[in-house]
Parts: sequence; C-alpha cells; structure tokens
Amino acid sequence: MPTPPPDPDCIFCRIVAGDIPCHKLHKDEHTLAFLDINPTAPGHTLLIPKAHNARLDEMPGETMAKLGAVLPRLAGAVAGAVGAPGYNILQNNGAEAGQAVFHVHFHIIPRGLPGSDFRFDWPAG
Ligand code: IU
Repeated sequence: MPTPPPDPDCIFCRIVAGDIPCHKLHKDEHTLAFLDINPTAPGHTLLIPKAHNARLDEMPGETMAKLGAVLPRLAGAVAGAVGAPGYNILQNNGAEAGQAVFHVHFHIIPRGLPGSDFRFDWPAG
C-alpha cells in the first residue's frame, strides 16, 4: 500500500515536517513521539505515525506494526521518567469519541502521580 502523502492542513503532519516545533521524545523512520501540548498529566505523550492517516481504521496494518514496535518501551520509559506507577494508553477515533486531531495518535498518560491525577470513569458503570 503506498504511503499516504502529508496533509498540509494537518497539524501533526506539520510537526512531522518540522514546520511546527515539538518536545520530541522519540523519532525513527516511521514514527514520532512528543509531549502533548496540553497535558492531562506530567509526561503526557503522543506517539504518531509519520504518514498521515486520519483514523485507526484507515491505517495500514504495517503502520500499526511500526507503532507497536515502539509503544511498549516508550510507555514504560515515559511512566518511569515521571515516576508514575501506572499509565493509560488512549486512542480516539471520530469526533464523537473525542478525537480532535485527525491524524492517528496514541496517548500515553502517566497515572497515579500524587496531586496530578485526574478523574477517569473506567470501567464504566
Ligand atoms: P485527541 O485524541 O484527538 O482528542 O487528542 C489530541 C491531542 O493533541 C490533545 O491531547 C492535544 O492537547 C494534543 N495537541 C498537541 O499536542 N499539539 C497540538 O499542536 C495540538 C493538539 I492542535
């Protein structure tokens, strides 16, 4: 499957291109990770594919494999760096599900830090 071209209107494509700065934590040929600009917790990180896909169900499985190769160790490193005993991995698809930036991204959200934890109703009910 051909690599989708960057979307000039996509903020994350512009971060990948270096047009917009970010606090970079990881970079390789296919993926990029940077601190969320509006963190829910200290260390809140986004892992993205460099290629533009608006949502997970439009993304080639090969791209998921590239992200999956990075996510476990990155998540552990992020949580460890801020001293968090736990973390959430969150990935939103569609405005109805809370997606605001339409370029696939995985949130790594450190949890359990005294004084900075947030309310998260899961499991529901
Ligand atoms: P969401 O899953 O699409 O709702 O998450 C988008 C995230 O992207 C959100 O946490 C924003 O704070 C974050 N973000 C960012 O880190 N840098 C930006 O320039 C923009 C959004 I726009």
